[in-house]
Amino acid sequence: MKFIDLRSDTVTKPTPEMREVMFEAEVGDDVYGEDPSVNELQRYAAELLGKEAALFVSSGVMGNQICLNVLTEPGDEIICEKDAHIFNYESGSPAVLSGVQLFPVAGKRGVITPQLVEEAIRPAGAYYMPRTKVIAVENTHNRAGGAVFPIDVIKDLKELADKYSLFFHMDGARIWNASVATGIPVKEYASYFDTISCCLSKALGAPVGSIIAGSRDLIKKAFRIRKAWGGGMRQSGILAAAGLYALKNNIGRLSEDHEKAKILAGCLASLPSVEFNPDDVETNIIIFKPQRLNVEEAIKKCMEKGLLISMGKKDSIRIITHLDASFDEIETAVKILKEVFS
Ligand code: TLP
Repeated sequence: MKFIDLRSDTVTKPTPEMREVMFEAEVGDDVYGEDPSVNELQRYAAELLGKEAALFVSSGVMGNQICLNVLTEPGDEIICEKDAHIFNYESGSPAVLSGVQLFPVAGKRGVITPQLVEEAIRPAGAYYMPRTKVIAVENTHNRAGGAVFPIDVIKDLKELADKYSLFFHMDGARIWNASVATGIPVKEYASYFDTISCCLSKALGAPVGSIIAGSRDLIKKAFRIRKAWGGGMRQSGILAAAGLYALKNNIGRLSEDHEKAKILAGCLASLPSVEFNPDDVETNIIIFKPQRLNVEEAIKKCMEKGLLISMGKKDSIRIITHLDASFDEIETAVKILKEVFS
């Protein structure tokens, strides 16, 4: 059976065009800084994000964790939203790799307000407490169903960060989706942050890799940490070429994935046995709660009919649209969802 795989936008495979540029990529030893394709990706990404420098890293987790490491010292604390990827899905690595802890704040649809964050900031001079050092936000927010973090709140949080001399980090794994959904350039989003981590391997269709960007000084530190953590990748230009292709060709088309998500949302909204608000679908992620079936049963029934979907938070299901699922396949997915959840 050929499956329609909507578990994540990470499941995409490089297209023939992408493979062609990978095949043709000029490479060198990137640990010496001599891989022309990696250097070009980093130059292009820094320009796109309006930052002094950028670094190609192996994954979104590595990107976030290197950023948090260069912004902190052991004993520091990072304020984030309670459903943040850095808090839930990065294997406890802030503690393991950087000796820092997270202060998760309960936001609404992934959004933490300056009021909530200010309450979480530790008082200056309280030597017996962790030191608040970073505010971190996620845009779009994965567990909140691809919700876009509002730019006005970002601006207010930046003011708060400045007031308390805190760093500001964005997990922008899917910043491209936020930008396409709002029309706000990624450069503008990035301008409020000291560091930003953005994925090439989800939504944009590259097989591997993320980009982190920031000041020249921070990225120089990040280069050292990437090496220390075993992320010096030698002739990684083969991968960087795919990433560069993805940045140049696959951002604009994300509106199609958002359209596909709206089609699925329309279907789910019409079904009696799911709890779901279609207005929550802003980009390519859909989260809903099955009511008649439990999550495992529902996932299994969909799989038996050829549709792969995944668990969101423990009582919910997550569906993600992406460039490898065509509109025709989305129509088939609609039929399957109707059969399973009617
Ligand atoms: N998210 C994955 C899973 O880990 C949940 C997915 O399928 O969505 N930040 C955000 C917001 C992410 O959604 C992810 C991946 C990452 C960081 C980490 O990226 P990778 O998997 O490349 O390390």
